[in-house]
Amino acid sequence: NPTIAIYPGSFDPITLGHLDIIRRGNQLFDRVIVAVLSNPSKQPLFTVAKRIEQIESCTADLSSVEVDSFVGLTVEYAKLREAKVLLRGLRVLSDFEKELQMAHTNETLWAEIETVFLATAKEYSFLSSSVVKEIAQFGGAIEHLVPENIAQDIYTHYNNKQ
Ligand code: COD
Repeated sequence: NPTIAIYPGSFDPITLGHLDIIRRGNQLFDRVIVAVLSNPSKQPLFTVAKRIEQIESCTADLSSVEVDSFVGLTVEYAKLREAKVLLRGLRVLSDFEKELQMAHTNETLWAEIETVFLATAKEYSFLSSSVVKEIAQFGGAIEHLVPENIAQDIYTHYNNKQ
């Protein structure tokens, strides 16, 4: 049986740190489904459709990677997709507490799910979507933090707002 992994997240926007996890997950699993959470209670920078398009554009060379969105519980989506692995990235110690809590919660919801953590690449350990947004908002450089076309999308977003 093929091992299918779900990589769930907000990806608002996708960063080079996320992309590194996707690429490494792609080496480990038969299929990686990048699943964008559609969360009605959050005000995102980009719509879910736009985020899917962005992730697809930077994973086009990875044939076993698929991009989708979901609503509700991650484990329910995993069941639906017959995926028994949740892929998550760990950056710093503070991530660990939140991530372990999430993994344990998910396990109570579906005992068969296994969360697999990949340590972040050293050069991206400080990187988050929020950091990218904050820098871009104040006109700083983000080309070293996100794929080039995503940087353009972000600059366009903030320029349109000024
Ligand atoms: N390097 C490596 N990994 C990184 C980096 C980086 N620089 N930046 C982020 N990551 C990792 C994160 O640690 C995370 O594992 C993943 O990439 C996605 O990150 P985000 O920030 O885009 O997404 P999150 O963490 O906000 O996603 C949270 C979920 C959507 C998975 C969560 O809220 C969820 O499962 N919601 C659905 C409701 C549910 O099922 N709840 C029960 C579980 S608690």
